[in-house]
Amino acid sequence: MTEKEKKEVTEVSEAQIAVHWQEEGYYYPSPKFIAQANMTDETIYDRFSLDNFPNCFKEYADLLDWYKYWDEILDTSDAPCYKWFRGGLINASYNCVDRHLEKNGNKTAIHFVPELEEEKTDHVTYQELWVRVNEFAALLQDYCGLKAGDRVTLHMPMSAELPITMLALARLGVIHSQVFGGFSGKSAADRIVDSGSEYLITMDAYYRGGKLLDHKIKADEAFETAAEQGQNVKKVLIWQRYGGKYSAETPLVEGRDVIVNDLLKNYYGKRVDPVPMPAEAPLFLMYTSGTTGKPKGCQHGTGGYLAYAAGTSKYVQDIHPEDVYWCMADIGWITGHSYIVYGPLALCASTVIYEGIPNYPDAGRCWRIAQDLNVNIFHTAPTAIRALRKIGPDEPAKYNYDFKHMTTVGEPIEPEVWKWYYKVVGKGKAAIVDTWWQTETGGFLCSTIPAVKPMKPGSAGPGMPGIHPVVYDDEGHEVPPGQGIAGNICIQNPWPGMFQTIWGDRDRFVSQYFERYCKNPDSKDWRDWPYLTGDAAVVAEDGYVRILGRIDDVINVSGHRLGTKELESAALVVPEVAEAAVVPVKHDIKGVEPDMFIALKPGFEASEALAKKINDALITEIGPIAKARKVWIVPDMPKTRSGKIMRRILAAISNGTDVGDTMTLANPEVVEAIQKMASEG
Ligand code: 6R9
Repeated sequence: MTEKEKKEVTEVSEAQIAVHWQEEGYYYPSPKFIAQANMTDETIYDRFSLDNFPNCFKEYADLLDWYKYWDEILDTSDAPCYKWFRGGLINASYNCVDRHLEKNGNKTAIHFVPELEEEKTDHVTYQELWVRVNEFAALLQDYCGLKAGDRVTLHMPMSAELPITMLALARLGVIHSQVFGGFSGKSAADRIVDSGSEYLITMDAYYRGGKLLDHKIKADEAFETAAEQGQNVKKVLIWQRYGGKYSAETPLVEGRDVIVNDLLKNYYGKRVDPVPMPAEAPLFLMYTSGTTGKPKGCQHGTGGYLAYAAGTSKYVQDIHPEDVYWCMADIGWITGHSYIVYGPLALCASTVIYEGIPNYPDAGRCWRIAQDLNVNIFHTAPTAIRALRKIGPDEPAKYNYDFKHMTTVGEPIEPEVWKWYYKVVGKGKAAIVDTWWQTETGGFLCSTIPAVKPMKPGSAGPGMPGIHPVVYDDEGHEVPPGQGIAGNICIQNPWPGMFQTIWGDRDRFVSQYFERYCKNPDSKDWRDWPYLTGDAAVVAEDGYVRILGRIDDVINVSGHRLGTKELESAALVVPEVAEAAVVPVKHDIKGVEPDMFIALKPGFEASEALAKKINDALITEIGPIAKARKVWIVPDMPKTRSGKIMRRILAAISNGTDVGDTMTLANPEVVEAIQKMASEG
């Protein structure tokens, strides 16, 4: 054993349990795809080289309409908090709606597909979107008194009303903070408190897996929890689900809850001019899990973010105005913000929003939607691809759809799964892009420009034009490409889509993302501030990046980020629990899922009921995606002599791999006891 290996490893990262698949050969897009592609010019990589940084990003900014053109492309005076397109005035709602009316008013902006097949799809034209965004903006301005810079929390399911709400807020310069609909009311409350939102916008109910879920009930919990923490929500605005009358069973609270659909009647025909916002004004917050229990609000700016979402949608997603584009992500995640709402609408495409789960009522649902709406660009995550492959491997062939382009995002995709996606879903015709990026980054970091670079299964691709990745080892030395050595992947330079800061916590922004490899903390030069992504990666000779997983305390379940500390804090809410430790376990559909190890306070006995109570706590505190595969109530945690829980050993037991050396532990005997428990299931 080397000295390095002997180091006490207490934490376990996903990267340590990652599948190390072999390098694969290239796949090339069809001439038909290349002939119609937005970007075929190989010199794009030279145009966006570090020598041409940051001016190269003018090309993205020029995809947008500005009230006032910017003066300076990148202001680094407050590095690493950057200002892009300083001096510019712009409105995101204008760019996604108004500017398309003259030529494309009658074109469909949004196809909303309800989960129940007997309900009609809602085709919202750009003209209709403009009307609805204006009327809702008028309500927000007049009834709520909202103005530029205010924050509003949204806790909405997939619906046409969600982008309408986002765009209405953006029209006024109000910062939206959408919380994934599947999260609990408590999770919403944390985000309401942190952002200082005085309004909560939600929906009464939605369908999922054929069941109508009462969603309004979560607003009550959010309201109460926020109030306990001192944040008073003035009003809860409740949209009624498409086509429905008030369908949730939870009653309205007088004076607090208002039904948007009723109130909107007072604003029919009203118009609100978009507010010209400084390019660097925040457009939205998106909370994500990190290394502490508290989710952090990634703050995205208006001009830079929108330029990057539009530019990458055009070049990587290959979106043209005549395309019907379907991204299956939830709008409550960054993928939905950038690549369901802002990118596609800025480019005047038709974007599909599907309410439900991909396999409801049967394995053919997705492919039926694609066929019926003539979807030609399809975007989903490995977890969905694995599930669709498992339940209906031959389903796609039964449907008559024609994809030119497909995306995978959210976690590493196994080459086998990639090939099924390519051959069966894409019918061997569609170009695939594997897009690696994060909530923090606003848009893609590594991928391929599909008509310029070939695809390589299992590998995301090189840095995007203008994104210059670098891999460092733990000591800060650069790991050159082609060595087959993994390291911490960082980005050398800033880019317009990157988050501006963590809402209200600049110190955390700096310490978590920049401190580790910062070359000079007083520097105002971006070259001194490499951005730490938190992922481990291997870069091949050709510059293609293979992401192995997280190196920090984040677990990526089905592409959803969960902080281990968040999960452990949720378990500690149960009074019997003394200590909790969570580790990732490989799963053939979800990528990984959490296993929760629990030590009880003295005097309490392990039982099935208690294990269930702990798992229920994860669901109520965070949401169903946080459910543990297994809750193990163990006699004690394996600990180092300094008292740190050895998660590495717990992870090895859960994954059925070698636990390695346990001699450095303070209590090696518990390892055997836990192994015995695990072998008995
Ligand atoms: C967009 C999004 C970010 C984390 C990221 C990484 C993982 C995302 C990936 C991928 C391998 C890909 N990730 N895309 N890993 N290949 N194509 O997912 O944002 O929810 O913030 O998650 O997801 O580990 O660091 P977010």
